[in-house]
Amino acid sequence: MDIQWFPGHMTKSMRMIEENVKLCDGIVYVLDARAPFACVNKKLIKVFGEKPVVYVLNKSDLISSGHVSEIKSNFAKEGIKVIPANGTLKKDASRIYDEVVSRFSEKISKAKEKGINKTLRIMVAGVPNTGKSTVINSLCGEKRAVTGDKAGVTRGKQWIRLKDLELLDTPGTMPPKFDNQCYARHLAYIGSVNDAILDMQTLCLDYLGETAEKFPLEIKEKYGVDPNGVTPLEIFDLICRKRGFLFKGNEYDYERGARAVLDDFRKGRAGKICFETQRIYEDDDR
Ligand SMILES: Nc1nc2c(ncn2[C@@H]2O[C@H](COP(=O)(O)OP(=O)(O)OP(=O)(O)O)[C@@H](O)[C@H]2O)c(=O)[nH]1
Ligand SMILES: [Mg+2]
Repeated sequence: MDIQWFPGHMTKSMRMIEENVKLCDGIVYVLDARAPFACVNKKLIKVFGEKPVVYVLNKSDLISSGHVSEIKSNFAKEGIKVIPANGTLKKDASRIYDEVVSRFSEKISKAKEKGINKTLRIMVAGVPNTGKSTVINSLCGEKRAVTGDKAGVTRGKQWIRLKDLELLDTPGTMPPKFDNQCYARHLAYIGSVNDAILDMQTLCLDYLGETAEKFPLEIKEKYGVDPNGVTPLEIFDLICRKRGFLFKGNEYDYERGARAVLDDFRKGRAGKICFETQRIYEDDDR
C-alpha cells in the first residue's frame, strides 16, 4: 500500500498558512509523541522562515517517560527544544504558554518601554490530528476550537484571543509527497491520514508487525496473544477470534478487527507505544 494524502483542501490550507505566517510573531508546532519525526512536515516548516518555533511533544501521556527523554535528547542534538505535554491538561498548556512568552520576552519588554502592550500573534500548526485545537482550548481554559479524534477536523483558520496572545488555529497539513513510506505508515497509525483513503486491514497488519517487533509485551498484555515467532496475520487472527470479530460461520471480520485494533492504539488503550524516538532516515527527505 502506497500512502499519499494531499487533498485539494490542503493546498488551500498551505496557501492560507503562507499568507498568515507574515502576520505572526512565532509558531507553536505540535508533534504527536508516538511518531514525532514523521510529524515534522519540512515543507510546512520551511514556510515559517526565520520565525521562532516552539515545538510541543503532544500526547506525551501516551508514551513512556523513558521514550519522552530519548526523543527530547534526539531533537536537542539537532538544536530543537521540545516541550512534552498532554495537551488536554491546563497545567501543560500553561508550560507551553510560559515557553512562548519567554521566547518573546525581549520583544515584549521593548514594546513596554515604548508604552505599548504587545499582543503576540502565534500560529498553531502541524500535521492533522496532533492536538493543535486541543492545546488551544487548554490554553484558553474553555472549548473555543473544534476538536475530534480524526484527521482534518479543523478547516480554515480561526483566530482566538487569549490575554496577551492571539492564537491562530490552522488545519493540519501533510507533506505533499511521501517517498518515505515508513513515516507515512506511522502517520496513518496515529490517525493523521484520512482513514477513508486507507486499506485499514493492510494498515492493521503493518501496525501489528511493527508492534510485535518493538512492543511484544504490550500486545501480550492487551490481547493475551504472544507475538513471538508468529506472523502478523496469525496475531490478527488470534485477536479476531479472542475478541469475537467474526461473521456468522466463524469467518474473520477483518475490517471490524482492523478498526478496533487501530482504535485501541490511537486511544492509548494498547499500552505505551512509541514508534520513533529518533529519525528513521538520515536525510529525512519526504
Ligand atoms: N491522550 C491525549 N489525547 C489528546 C492530546 N491532545 C489531543 N488529544 C486528542 O487528540 C484528538 C485530536 O485533537 P485535535 O485537537 O482535534 O487535533 P488537531 O491537531 O486540531 O486536528 P486537525 O484539526 O484535524 O488537524 C482529540 O480526540 C483530542 O482529544 C493529548 O495530549 N493526549
Ligand atoms: Mg484542529
